[in-house]
Amino acid sequence: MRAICPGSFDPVTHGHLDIVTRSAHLFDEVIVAVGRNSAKNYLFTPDERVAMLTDAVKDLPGVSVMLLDGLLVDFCRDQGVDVIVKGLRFASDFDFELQMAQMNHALSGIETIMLPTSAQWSHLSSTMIREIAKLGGDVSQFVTPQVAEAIAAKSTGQA
Ligand code: COD
Repeated sequence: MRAICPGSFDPVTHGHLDIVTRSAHLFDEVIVAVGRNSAKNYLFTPDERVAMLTDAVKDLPGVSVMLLDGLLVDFCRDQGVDVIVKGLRFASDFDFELQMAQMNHALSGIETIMLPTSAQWSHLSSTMIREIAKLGGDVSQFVTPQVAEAIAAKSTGQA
């Protein structure tokens, strides 16, 4: 089966990568899709987010990274995706993800599977990573070295 892990990934964290890795154990193929949530303003461009993810998943067999432009359900139909995989941290994630899962099912019939976050990463969010980095904190335990470098460069205005 072919699964998709869609998200903003602004930037990708070890929490996201944990969900992608576990999905790769469950499915034959996994597409990590870098999409747009119209409620969010992004620090990294879509191309930057794709580049960081491509580096982060390079050693995971069966996992590819693509840009998602437009509706997720249209992308799933075009790419022959069987199932959407999302990660859940807390109740507010569930409320948001449940509504999206029901809407995506109503639009196309596609099913969504939700994986509980690993306890180790349950406190992680891209928003917090951006905030900590902006205020000069060390985020290296939460992201890959390449992401840590990219976010440091953004925070000091070099990129
Ligand atoms: N542990 C486990 N899971 C985590 C963690 C963590 N520490 N952090 C995040 N996650 C999960 C999130 O719960 C989510 O499932 C996934 O990882 C991605 O998270 P984000 O925050 O990077 O991405 P979102 O939620 O902003 O992504 C939203 C989409 C881009 C997927 C969505 O807006 C979308 O599908 N857009 C395309 C347009 C569309 O079809 N819109 C209609 C949707 S009904």
